[in-house]
Amino acid sequence: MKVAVPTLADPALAAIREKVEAGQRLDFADGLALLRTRDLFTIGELADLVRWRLHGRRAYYVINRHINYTNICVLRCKFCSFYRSPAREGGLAPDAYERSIEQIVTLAAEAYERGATEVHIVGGLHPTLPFSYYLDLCRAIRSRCPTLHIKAFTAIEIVHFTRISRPRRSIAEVLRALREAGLDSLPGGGAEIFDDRVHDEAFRHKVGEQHWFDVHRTAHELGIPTNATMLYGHIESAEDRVRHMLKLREHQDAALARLNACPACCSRDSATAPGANRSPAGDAPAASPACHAAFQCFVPLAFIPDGSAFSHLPGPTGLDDLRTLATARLLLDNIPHLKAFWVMHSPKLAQVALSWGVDDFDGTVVWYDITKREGRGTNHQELTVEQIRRLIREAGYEPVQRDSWYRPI
Ligand code: V47
Repeated sequence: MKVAVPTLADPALAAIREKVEAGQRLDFADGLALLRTRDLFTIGELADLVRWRLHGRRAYYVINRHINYTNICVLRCKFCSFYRSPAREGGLAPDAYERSIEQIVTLAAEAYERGATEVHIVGGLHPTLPFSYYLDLCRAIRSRCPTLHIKAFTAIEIVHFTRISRPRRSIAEVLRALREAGLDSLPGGGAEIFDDRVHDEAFRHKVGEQHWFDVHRTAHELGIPTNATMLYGHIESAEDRVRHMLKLREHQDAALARLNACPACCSRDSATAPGANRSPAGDAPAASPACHAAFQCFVPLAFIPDGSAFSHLPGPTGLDDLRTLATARLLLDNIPHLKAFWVMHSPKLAQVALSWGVDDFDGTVVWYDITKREGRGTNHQELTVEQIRRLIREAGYEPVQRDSWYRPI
């Protein structure tokens, strides 16, 4: 008996297919159509086409370690389950912590000795730690682990440092001081969703999009590469997500224009590694840092409601994850890499996402404290290199261990 299977094919994607095949830029309406479609196979196919043009069979991972220096934070963002408020009448929560520089260096050195090439360090906005703590932290890691890439501090932390430094420093002064102390790049966190309504409802006391872009623009002008994130699947709309990505694309156009116009600039190969003029991991760092940089990677972060003030929300589904990642690959034609951060998506979904535009699997991670699924009760979230390579290989791609500029190691 013949069974009539309802087709999921979406005629609205035909015009988008033509643009993608011709290498033309997509617009707001295209982004919305992609995010709303039920035709998951077509957007996967289109995103995979772009991903293959950029990266061929390669799928990247990094041997890294995430380290949080404190979970004490003066903010109370509603999507966040990580923060513990500074002591008031009731005292600090029993699971609030603040790590000493020595403790963090021990963690970083242990990772370095076991082959890590990158540490990813972020924390809450601590009310009393002075700016010297962050400089000493970078110096101490740099001195103990000379070639370990230090990717640290979201734009929100950088703005916090401008306020706590004495005398007060500008964003550029803070970034220069951190770079002299050993900082190599900035992660993409803190962007959330660039929209005033969502900002006011979900993270009112956090600095907004203007500051986030100021920090990333300044970092790029100083030759410090950065990533960009988008926290999705909470109270934002599809339009908010598309606008968020288009704002990043506009910023990246300007960053790449500066980079490509610079006669002295480090990298003519801006499509793969903006700002990468440093020695490959394992060698001594190059004498002079890059003079311009740009976003290296876009990281859509799937909202995990557990333990947050938004715990009544369901969070994004697997289909929404794939649609969002594929839409990102198709809209963000000027950001070379797209990451599925497996801690938030789950390793299984991140594996599938490799065929929906993703080329970067992040890495071994080991400890992750910012999000935990209920009932797990642990911040030990680790994939071994063998597990990552198996997931990538099984999906039909070639696993490539990368350094922090996406060069194969
Ligand atoms: O800024 C907080 C997000 C970010 C939750 O640059 C949450 O390579 C989901 O930025 N559910 C920090 N997300 C993490 C981050 C990151 C992670 C991995 C790689 C990179 C990179 C950057 O985590 C925060 C916020 O947007 N976040 N709470 C939550 N409940």
